[in-house]
Amino acid sequence: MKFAASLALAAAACAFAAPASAQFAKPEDAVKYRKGVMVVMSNHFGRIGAMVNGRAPYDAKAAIANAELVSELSKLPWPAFTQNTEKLSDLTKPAIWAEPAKFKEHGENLQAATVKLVAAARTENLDTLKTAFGNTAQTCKSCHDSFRNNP
Ligand code: ASC
Repeated sequence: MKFAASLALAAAACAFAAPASAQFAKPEDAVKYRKGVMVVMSNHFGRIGAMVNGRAPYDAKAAIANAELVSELSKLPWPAFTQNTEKLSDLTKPAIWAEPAKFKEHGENLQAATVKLVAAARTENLDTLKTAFGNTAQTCKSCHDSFRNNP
């Protein structure tokens, strides 16, 4: 009984302490996952960009839908930057793993910026959206400057 209880406790502890890598069968899968998220996020962010830059007609409902997608997607990439992927992508700088607190802060900045992007889209005011788009793009760039190699 005592053994069974401690086994159950150990299993529970494992479940909570499971490393992010447990979400991916192979390190390569984590790279594929985070790159896929970035591609889709960039696509939907770009659709807002086209509207605020006058390359596409402003469609308030589409802007809201795209902003909501960007905001949801911005939550996803971070657990896929597992330590065991450090050498797998030419795009990642070692700083991601050398300065994890700073990297985490950049990820959180993006998520905060995209919450504001959604709020701005919901005002249905193009100038408000333009400002929030610019702030979000700056957040992307600031993280890329520190943590991504430009291809
Ligand atoms: C995008 C995209 C990025 C960012 C960045 C913003 O749409 O693919 O990497 O915005 O260009 O500065």
